Amino acid sequence: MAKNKSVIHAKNIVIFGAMGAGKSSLINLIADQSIAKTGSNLRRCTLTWTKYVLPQFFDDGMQCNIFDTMGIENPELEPYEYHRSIKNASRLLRELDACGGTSLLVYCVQKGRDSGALRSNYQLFHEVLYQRRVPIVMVVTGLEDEDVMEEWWGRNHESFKVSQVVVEGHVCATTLKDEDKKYRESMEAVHELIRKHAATTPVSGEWKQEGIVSAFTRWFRQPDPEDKKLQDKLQKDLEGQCGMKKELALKVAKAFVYT
Ligand SMILES: Nc1nc2c(ncn2[C@@H]2O[C@H](COP(=O)(O)OP(=O)(O)OP(=O)(O)O)[C@@H](O)[C@H]2O)c(=O)[nH]1
Ligand SMILES: [Mg+2]
Repeated sequence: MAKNKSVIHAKNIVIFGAMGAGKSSLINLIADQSIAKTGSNLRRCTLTWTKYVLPQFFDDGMQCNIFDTMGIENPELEPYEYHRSIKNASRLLRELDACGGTSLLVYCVQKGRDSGALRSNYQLFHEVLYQRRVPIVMVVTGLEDEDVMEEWWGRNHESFKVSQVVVEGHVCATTLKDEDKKYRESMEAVHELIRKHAATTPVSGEWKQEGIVSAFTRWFRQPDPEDKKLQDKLQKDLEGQCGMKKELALKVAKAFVYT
């Protein structure tokens, strides 16, 4: 029987991971063209995101919308960042729902980078925002120097388990185009990963705004007005009584109150 390609709906895929992990490069690898801007910037992450509508590159006509997100480096956000993050996350989930729901979470991790936020980004997307209801896979980037990229997983996957980061599938990859053979291999493996793991029935967040707010409140260290008062007082004392410079006093007071 002939397949009617027009009835196949798009899969919505959310890419997340630490700043500079290679998320945008991964999107370019998936699309095999430069559609997402790469290169690290130093903006603080408040869950801003960009949607890319990809062409039908799968044989079965499957089309993907990829959502490039900015993760959280450190859950201790300033109050304005905290509000902005909640707003951005709820806009993201609403947009995903409007496009038919989420099919797959892709956790992008770069080889050899400090994994301080490894667990927290996983928690935020997989456990808090999606309540473990969406399939999750991992793509490790930066593996062009490995003779056999997949062997990296054998040597390193235990550290993910230790951090309680569990995924249903993975690909060891490079997004560098000048590594022609490995680039092609990576692209095919990531396509296969998406095809294999993207949920047939997308999950729509029956999320209400309060749901997101309360989930965030539990997850983030909530800004406490008392902490802020204490920080301000300490900063003043350090400046006044100890003659410390303003910037340094602020740093010390912050470190003292928030650690
Ligand atoms: N060697 C190597 N470098 C990579 C690879 N993937 C990405 N990079 C580099 O890592 C840097 C960050 O890549 P991006 O794709 O911008 O990372 P990102 O996660 O989108 O960054 P933000 O959006 O700032 O969070 C860039 O300089 C990329 O060229 C890879 O597979 N190998
Ligand atoms: Mg990016």
